[in-house]
Amino acid sequence: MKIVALAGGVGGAKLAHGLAMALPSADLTVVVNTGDDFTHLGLHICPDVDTVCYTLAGLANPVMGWGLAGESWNMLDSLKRLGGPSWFNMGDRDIATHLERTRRLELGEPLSGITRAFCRAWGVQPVVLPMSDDPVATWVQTVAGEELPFQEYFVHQGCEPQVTGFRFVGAEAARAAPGVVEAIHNADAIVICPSNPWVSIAPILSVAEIREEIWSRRKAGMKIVAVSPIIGGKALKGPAAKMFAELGIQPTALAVAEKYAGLLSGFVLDNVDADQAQAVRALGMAALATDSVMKSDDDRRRLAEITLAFLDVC
Ligand code: FO1
Repeated sequence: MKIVALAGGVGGAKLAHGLAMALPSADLTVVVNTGDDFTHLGLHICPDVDTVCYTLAGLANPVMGWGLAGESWNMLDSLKRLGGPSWFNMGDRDIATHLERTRRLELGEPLSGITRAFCRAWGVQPVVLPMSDDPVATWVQTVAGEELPFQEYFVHQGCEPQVTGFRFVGAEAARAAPGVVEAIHNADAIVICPSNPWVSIAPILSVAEIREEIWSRRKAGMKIVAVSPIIGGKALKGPAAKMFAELGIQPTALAVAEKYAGLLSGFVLDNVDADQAQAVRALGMAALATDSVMKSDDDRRRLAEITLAFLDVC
């Protein structure tokens, strides 16, 4: 069964890893959010692409979920001493990724080609595609009337500002990266990973060619299942629940299903939210309650297998 997974952030990377363990490599394509990307210290940084690739390669920092395991922080310590901007924690090994990506981009290589080369080097089997080779930058609008670049909001200001909305700058002109539309067209199903709907999945859907191909395949009967990133009213990691609340929406698994309503054939929520399954079904999609917390690789694989089996009944 050919699967396209849409992913961003740590939760998304974990389920993508589970799908990579549950499927033959040739049957999985992961389309990754690039709205978090930014230039920092002169380096082009792609946090969600790196988080997915590091996780699929088994190289990710197991505690943080992002960055590399076994890191040293000598560059950052020296930068701090010089009074440089040390708020974005790049480890010494992680910096090689940013240096080499920036070098290749400056030579004119597309992000998708660089990602393919890096996946080969890291031994990542499934195809990992950035959503676009064109710049699409998530800006966060706040109650203070500001617009913050994503990493400024997420890391530098620790997701503190109250959000009122988001803009994906560049989305109108952005083309889907090579291979993305084809993978969606040839897929038997799409899995929307437990990523932040507002700033990980929405940027992917903001690319018209991707959104249109997904809707067209959905109308032709392709199944689309999402796994809830909200469990018991909270996000396991990141600001998804806080964003729902600040946008005036009670942060529940049901609210996530409602945000994707129309697109989904099925929705996987956690056992703690099983009481919402009926309301999710009333939205016109199948609903499955299961243990959706991924603490181990086995949990990741199990949730992926349950999600894939659910595709057969939704
Ligand atoms: N997230 C943080 O909360 N603090 C950091 O210092 C940080 C550094 C970092 C470095 C490389 C990288 O690939 C990701 C990094 N992240 C960090 C995560 C990043 O902010 C992602 O955008 C989030 O995971 C949301 O997708």
